[in-house]
Amino acid sequence: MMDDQLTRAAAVLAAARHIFGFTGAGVSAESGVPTFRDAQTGLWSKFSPEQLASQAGFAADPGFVWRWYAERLASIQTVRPNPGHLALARLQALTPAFTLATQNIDDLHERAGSRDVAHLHGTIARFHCNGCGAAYAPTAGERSAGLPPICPLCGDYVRPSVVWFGELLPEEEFERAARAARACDVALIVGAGGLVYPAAHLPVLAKERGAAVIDINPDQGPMAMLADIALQGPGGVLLPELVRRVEEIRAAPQP
Ligand code: BJW
Ligand code: ZN
Repeated sequence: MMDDQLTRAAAVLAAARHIFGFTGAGVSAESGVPTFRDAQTGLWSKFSPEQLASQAGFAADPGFVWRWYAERLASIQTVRPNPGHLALARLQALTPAFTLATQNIDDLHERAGSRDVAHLHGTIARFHCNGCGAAYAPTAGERSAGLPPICPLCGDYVRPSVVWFGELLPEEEFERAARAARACDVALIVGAGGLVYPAAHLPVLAKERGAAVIDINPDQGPMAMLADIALQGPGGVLLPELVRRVEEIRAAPQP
């Protein structure tokens, strides 16, 4: 059954002219980066999003939020891309047009070799002033301090350049992703919970424009419901096998 689904998905991907790749926390789970909502290990099972990923949370306890991000950044810097990230980079190289949009704030897609990744929710390794928006590069000492650094331009706190609840997504990256979602013939979703908007609307845009939607996720969530082909399992296992089959089809002599 799974084998049939993989064969179908590989045929669809091998014939694609433009693939829109859309990833969430699940694609980095097998690298050891915790997801947000997975019951046992999800970040929000320990802390509420309002507490940590919002202006209200930062205002209430800037030091706590700063230290939480510093710990997560340090941990992301020690992990490595998994076979799922590597397979997506291979697929990009095989496909005439491939746009990858991720909700993830890590750089594992880039480290796996993916190019021009649209980071819809920002990047944990960049920082800017929460008041005036000026970019800021904290020293190692500032990163491990108990409180965020102070912006030399306006005196407000520096924060990581990630998108908190209630904040707008980076316009250029979101528009690039939305254009690709509208233009693609196949949308490939990996490890996305499908609950956080407006990112979760992008695969819907692709579907509405007639694209075939393939979802890879161990759970049957909202993205699996949207999908034409739902491959139930971990990205680090299914993606390498899927891309191997795409490579096989591509390498076969065309009739
Ligand atoms: C595997 C796997 C394996 C596991 N292989 N898979 C009501 C309706 C609609 C919208 C709203 C609403 N109320 C409020 C809103 C807006 C709000 C929102 O969507 N809220 C919902 C929770 C309801 N959105 C926003 O506020 C956004 N901005 C916005 O809308 O601006 C306009 C506006 C302005 C002013 C006022 C109001 C509106 C901003 C959203 C920013 C999200 N930011 C975060 C934090 C980033 C920084 C940080 O990391 O700290 O982004 S939240 C968090 O969730 C993070 C993620 O990118 C995001 C999505 O999570 P993701 O990636 O889907 O992860 P999970 O954990 O949910 O799912 C993991 C999946 O992987 C699961 O399905 C697993 O099964 C699977 N998996 N192992 C493959 N091995
Ligand atoms: Zn400032």
